[in-house]
Amino acid sequence: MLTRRYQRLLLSPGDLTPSRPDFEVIGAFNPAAVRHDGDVLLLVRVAERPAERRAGMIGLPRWAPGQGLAVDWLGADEVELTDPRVVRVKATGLIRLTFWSYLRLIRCGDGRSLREVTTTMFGPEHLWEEYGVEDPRLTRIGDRVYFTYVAVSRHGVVTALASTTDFRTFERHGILFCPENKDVVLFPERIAGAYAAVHRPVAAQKFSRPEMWLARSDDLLHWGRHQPLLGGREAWENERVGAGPPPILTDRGWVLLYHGSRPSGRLGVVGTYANSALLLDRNDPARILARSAEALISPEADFELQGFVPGVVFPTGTVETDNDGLLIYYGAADTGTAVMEVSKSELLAALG
Ligand code: MAN
Repeated sequence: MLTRRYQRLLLSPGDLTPSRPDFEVIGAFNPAAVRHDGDVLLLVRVAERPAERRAGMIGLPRWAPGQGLAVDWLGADEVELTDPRVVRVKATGLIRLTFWSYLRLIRCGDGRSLREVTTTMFGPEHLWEEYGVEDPRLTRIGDRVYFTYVAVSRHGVVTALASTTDFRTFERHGILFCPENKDVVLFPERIAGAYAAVHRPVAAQKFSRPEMWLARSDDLLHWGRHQPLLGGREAWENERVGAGPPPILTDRGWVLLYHGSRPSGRLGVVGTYANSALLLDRNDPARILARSAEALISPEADFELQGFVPGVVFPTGTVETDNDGLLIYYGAADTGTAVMEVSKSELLAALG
């Protein structure tokens, strides 16, 4: 386990006002992070559900083109609860989320505390984003800051790209990876002439372990030259793996933090999410130079062990500090946003 030199819960659902008075905020988590004009900025995923309770019914939110936020009220007997996040509609066999998500800009000053919850929002604008936009990862490339994000809709779970220079206006670049693919992180520079990304396709036919893949692109929009990177093989990562924050360049190569989950073994209970790291070749990140088979960060603090989805530590952003420090921003229990500071040399040493 990595030593946590510093740790703090930065943001809880109660710190935010809902986007509409008839909704309630249930999560402010999975933050992207970047240093910008001397401030640490986070793009936090905010999850909301209808505040109203109707006896024997469940309200499923959805963003509708030309209409905005809408709620589909279904009878409790028309759906099956899968886990706290998901229901299956019996008539269609299709799943829906019990909340919708959008992104909110948060200022953190030196990165260790909450400075301002801004009014800047990035929300659904297309049908393929109707159940929300989630889990951004920010990467500065040249003079723009890019972020990948997950978009969820009746068409499935995709990863799309947007960018900004000022964190006031955002340009959308469309879908990069079709269903089902999430946990996409961009490397901050061209490597051997091409941009590179780690992505996480989900296979319907289980020939493989859960895997992360690497892809290359000449323009950040068209991705090809796909290669498998790593399949989760240890017990703590045998259900899912996925990239955490964008890779960090060190003198030994790229360090990629990633999450893994194990099945809980209990129906309707999500398994524990822990994290480890890979060291990737600086000039060919498809080559793994070292890895830790053990989880390096696992749920420990109360706010990681308890919440909407208990037992989840989900890092999605980092900022480097002086004195060998790395601030890791993460979602805690799909409820709050927290930061921990670890030592970069301790992290590298853990990779062997
Ligand atoms: C999983 C979880 C949820 C997320 C959906 C869709 O169920 O990660 O938080 O909303 O996938 O991406």
